[in-house]
Amino acid sequence: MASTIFALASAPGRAGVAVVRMSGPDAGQMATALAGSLPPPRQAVLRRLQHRGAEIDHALLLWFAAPHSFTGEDVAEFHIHGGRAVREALFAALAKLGARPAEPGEFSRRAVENGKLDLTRAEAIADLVDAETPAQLRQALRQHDGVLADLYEGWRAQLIVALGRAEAAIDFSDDGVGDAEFAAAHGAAQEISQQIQEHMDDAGRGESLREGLRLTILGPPNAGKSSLINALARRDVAIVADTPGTTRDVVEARLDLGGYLLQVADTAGVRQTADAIEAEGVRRALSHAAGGMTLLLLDGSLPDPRTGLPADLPEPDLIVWNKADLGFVREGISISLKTGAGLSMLQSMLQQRVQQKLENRGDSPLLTRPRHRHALNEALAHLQHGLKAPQGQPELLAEDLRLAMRAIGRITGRVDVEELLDFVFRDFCIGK
Ligand SMILES: Nc1nc2c(ncn2[C@@H]2O[C@H](COP(=O)(O)OP(=O)(O)OP(=O)(O)O)[C@@H](O)[C@H]2O)c(=O)[nH]1
Ligand SMILES: [Mg+2]
Repeated sequence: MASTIFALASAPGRAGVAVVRMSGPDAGQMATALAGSLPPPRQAVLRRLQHRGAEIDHALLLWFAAPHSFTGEDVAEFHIHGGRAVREALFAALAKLGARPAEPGEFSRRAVENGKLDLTRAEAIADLVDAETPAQLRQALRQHDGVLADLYEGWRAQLIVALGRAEAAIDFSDDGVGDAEFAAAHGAAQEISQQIQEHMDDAGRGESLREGLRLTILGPPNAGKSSLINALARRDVAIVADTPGTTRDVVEARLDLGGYLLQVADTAGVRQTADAIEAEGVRRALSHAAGGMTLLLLDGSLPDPRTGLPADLPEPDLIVWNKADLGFVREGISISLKTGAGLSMLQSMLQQRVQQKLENRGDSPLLTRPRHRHALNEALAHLQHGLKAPQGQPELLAEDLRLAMRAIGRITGRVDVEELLDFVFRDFCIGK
């Protein structure tokens, strides 16, 4: 039997109100022990909480009877005053009554186990909590609405049907029906694998949107890289000094650029150096630049702005000339971080690039997690293998369809053999 768990659902620290959530078979009895009685489900009531004669708080109590709760179990929610002493007193009382602190994600896990949420919706809850920008919020909300669950469940349902037809082709291999069923199963497998392929062919947009796109500022020492990250972040993130080689560590700032999250990194100036610490900084700069966009910042006032840069420096997504106030003419974007000239143009250009990279161009939902990509890859490999099955061997196609179906089922967490048996059995009876 499941234990009864509790946790602070609101942020830690001092606050006007804190929410403590409790879930499990003993939630009702424990809430009654503290509050005297339970309110009707989903109605907030003000109660005096006490334990063994000691007052805890005046709190709002909400009661959700199983299965109509977030976790599908009995759930009680206490809206208490958000001070440390109140919180600790309630936690101590709950622990004495036999509840235990929840593990990270345990409420959502129970919700999945009790069929209240599929895995993609559970992941959407984590994304909603982490969302920093409007675009992340939109994506997480759509996922929470079930757009990904519907897409993947839809494919799985189609695979179940195709599998049923492949099974029929095995059973009726002696007559013409078998050939027709094989052709139908084969056609469906082809269609689904094409849809999966298109869904995966998204240049990682959904994943980058969720995690934030990376932009690494690279360039020789003193080009103004730290000045640039400070200007973009509108705060003093990195030290600016006229000593070349000031920055050694990778310094990051998170920006909301037109609703998209951009993680900008300032790095050590790239040059040959005998200083071991600076050399380590250069190594980190180059390794951080791999994977993500890069902006090469150069001092346009120098006769040879690229001095010291390695010849094999990866092609940057954007080249920007700094120190325009010192007077020079260069092709491309010129800015002055001293006067601010050109900065807003650079920002809108960055925003455009980010939007291009992350914007969803169609109506279909974007793939949001490597976990999903991995499972889809596996499904696709099985389908492509199955498509090579010769007409006379429907059992080969059937086996691959089954494996593809399982791989997709893992995304939403619904891998149900029962369902398949139901389908196959039902199909057996039709017309026979
Ligand atoms: N005249 C002028 N000076 C600038 C401009 N931008 C930055 N500087 C100066 O250039 C020097 C170096 O700036 P930083 O931002 O520290 O340069 P960096 O690329 O981070 O340098 P490292 O960390 O050493 O690699 C500082 O003295 C800045 O004040 C600019 O647009 N015009
Ligand atoms: Mg610097």
